Amino acid sequence: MRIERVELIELAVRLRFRFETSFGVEQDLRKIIVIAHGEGLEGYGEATTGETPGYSYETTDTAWLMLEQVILPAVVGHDLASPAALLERVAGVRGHNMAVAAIESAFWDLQAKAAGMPLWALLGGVHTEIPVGASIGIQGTVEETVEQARRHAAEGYKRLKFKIKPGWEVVPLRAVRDALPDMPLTVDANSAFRLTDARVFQALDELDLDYIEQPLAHDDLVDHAKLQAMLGTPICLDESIHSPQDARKGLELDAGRVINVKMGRVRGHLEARRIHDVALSFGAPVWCGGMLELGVGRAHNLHLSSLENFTMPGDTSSASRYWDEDIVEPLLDAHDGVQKVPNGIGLGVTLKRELMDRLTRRRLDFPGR
Ligand code: OSB
Ligand code: MG
Repeated sequence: MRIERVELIELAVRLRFRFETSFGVEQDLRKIIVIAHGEGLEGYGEATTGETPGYSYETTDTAWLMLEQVILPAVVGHDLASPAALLERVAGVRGHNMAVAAIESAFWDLQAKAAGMPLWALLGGVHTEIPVGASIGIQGTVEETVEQARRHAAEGYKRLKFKIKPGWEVVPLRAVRDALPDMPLTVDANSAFRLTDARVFQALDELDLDYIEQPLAHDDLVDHAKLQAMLGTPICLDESIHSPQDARKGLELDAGRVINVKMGRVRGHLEARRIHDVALSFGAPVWCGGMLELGVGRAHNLHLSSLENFTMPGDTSSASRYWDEDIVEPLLDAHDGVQKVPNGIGLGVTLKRELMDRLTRRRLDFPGR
């Protein structure tokens, strides 16, 4: 199949809440939507970049630049037998996985549509109902944190993840644990600590957390292994895992025992599935992380979560938690902490083009006319 042309669309959107993590605050975001055209069909992808290079060096601006100048010229207009063939054409692009994943995932949608199958079935998924949790940003006070915890628990979310940073960890989490003794709870440090902070994690170790996500530096599997050896709570790796080889190294070193798989961070569905397979071979569970996606990225996350070894609740909470209006139909909301994988052909969602037009900040047709 040939991708004949691509529309790149940058949308300006505003989160319904201020989302604070150890690397900064996010609320006004720009998101890139990719529409790949081929054989009279349209495939949809979304770049999972943020505004600043805090979580990853990639940003919405770097993804636009790479797609326009490097990635689309390499893939558009060529016969691509499979997503593997698409990746082969950009094998010379070091990194920029979120930019590559935006078109790789759109190509999967195209292929599923050409095959007349839902994407989850083409990926080889087995789950059609996805248990999800909520990721809760750093709040101003312990009281607000407990209030958020109670509210999301009451909405039915299957686990609550709290962002932490140095100085904001044990006290708020102990308060949440006291308020919700039986709720599955986790924390995510987004790489903000060092091994010399081990005492913080030994204190968190007493709170019966399901895992501690990415406590240490993004590129330091060795120190993660040292920390894991001190803890009963599993470490979950997020920023450290960019490839199946990273997953193999992380699990082999016992730098973590759970992997947060994000399609964008790892270059798309094909590599995400390979990481899922590596983790399965180690007996390590995975779950699908989130990047504050709009409906296109959210739908891709649900299809990915259909794979067998996605056995822990993911971050794909209700679209209406994040956005006043989402750009796809149907609305991807959880009910009692469960999201249904869209079951139409391909991604199984349609774009609200009029709403998108109102939100558009820049667009590009590739190739240009
Ligand atoms: O580390 O998982 C993360 C959001 C942006 C960047 C990194 C992360 C997150 C989240 C939010 O935790 C997940 C979501 O609700 O989409
Ligand atoms: Mg994370």
